[in-house]
Amino acid sequence: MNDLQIQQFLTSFARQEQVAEWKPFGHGHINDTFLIRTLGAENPDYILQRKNHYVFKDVPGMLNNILLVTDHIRKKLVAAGEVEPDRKVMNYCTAANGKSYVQDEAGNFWTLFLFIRDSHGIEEVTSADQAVSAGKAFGRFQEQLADLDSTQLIETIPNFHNGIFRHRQFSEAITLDSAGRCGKMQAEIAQLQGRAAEMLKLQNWLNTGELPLRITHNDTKINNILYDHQGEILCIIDLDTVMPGSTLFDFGDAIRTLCNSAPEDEADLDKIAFQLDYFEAYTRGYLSESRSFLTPIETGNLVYSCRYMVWEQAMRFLTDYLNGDTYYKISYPEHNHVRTLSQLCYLEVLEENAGVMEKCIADNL
Ligand code: ADP
Ligand code: GN1
Ligand code: MG
Repeated sequence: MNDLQIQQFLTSFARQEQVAEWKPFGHGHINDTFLIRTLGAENPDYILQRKNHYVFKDVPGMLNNILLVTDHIRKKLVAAGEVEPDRKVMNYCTAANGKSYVQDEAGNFWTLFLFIRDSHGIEEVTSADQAVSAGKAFGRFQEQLADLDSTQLIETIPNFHNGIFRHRQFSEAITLDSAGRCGKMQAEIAQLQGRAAEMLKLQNWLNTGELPLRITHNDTKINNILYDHQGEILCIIDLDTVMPGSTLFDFGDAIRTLCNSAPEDEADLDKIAFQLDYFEAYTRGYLSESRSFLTPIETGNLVYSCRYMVWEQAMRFLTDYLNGDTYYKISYPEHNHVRTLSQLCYLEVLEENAGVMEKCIADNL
């Protein structure tokens, strides 16, 4: 990527601004993200993102989801008198060709959206207040989308959080053993297999219709919320995985990162602990926005969903390790192995804390 190419991207999106500077941005494992600062204090800055079309097989369909969702939220914000809707919901730019993306000669899909000024994401929660706001933000996001027809959205990654499907992929990776790593991973494989029967329940409830299918975010890591300088929530970002799903995916995935005292790839397992105060705070914020629409099977399985999402994530990391690291970006050769061990350790910590977590949910319902 060079200066000229970046300027040309702005032009392809019918933007008149001149590039002042640009740099790679964010810590995602899937897409490539660049921040573009433009000349002129009054002009907007942008984020240019190359969507990973090996992971998202239908990028135009994914962008259609994002536009449906952002338009729906924007209309609600405007109707409620919000004075700065562009700071409260993501704003994708339309390209000069009328589409929401441009394609380069290599077939890559590039998108451009407004950079929300004076905003920042956080990699870890450092106060209970932040955890309450994060809970409110994801609860409100689900509530804002509760009346959008989910049949209009595609599955941007089919079976993304389908435990039965993920477990089958895992079993296939074990059978194939394409990287020859299975032999030394027997203990980790057994830990995941031992929990499979309990974990496959979630998808079975979705299949029978007992558990409602709604529109959910599906990647509720704490770094997918933007805060302003006062620490107030601005908006939810990283909408690539917004699609039909269960509220349990979003609750569990948020707790996966937010209540872990260490990062998801922490190598020193002694550093991994459950932060009950953040769990209480997140739950309080989340239920304040969502208790009006959640059904008993959803509220009754919030604690289970935390174990489910960590089990699923550990299995996805291990599947990728067994396949020879073809999905997640890695920073060093054993990264997916370390991620697996780290998630398995956190899963045990969650199991030890199940009782206090259930009490906390009951107290906040
Ligand atoms: P990924 O996680 O796939 O790398 P994201 O879409 O989450 O990509 O973006 C990466 C980072 O860029 C985010 O963590 C956030 O800090 C920042 N970011 C994303 N969208 C915006 C936006 N609209 N305004 C300001 N910053 C943003
Ligand atoms: C990926 O790249 P990022 O941070 O947005 C992954 C999530 C995982 C996460 C683990 C599309 O998210 O499902 O939970 O890594 N996204 C996709 O850090 O697979
Ligand atoms: Mg992200």
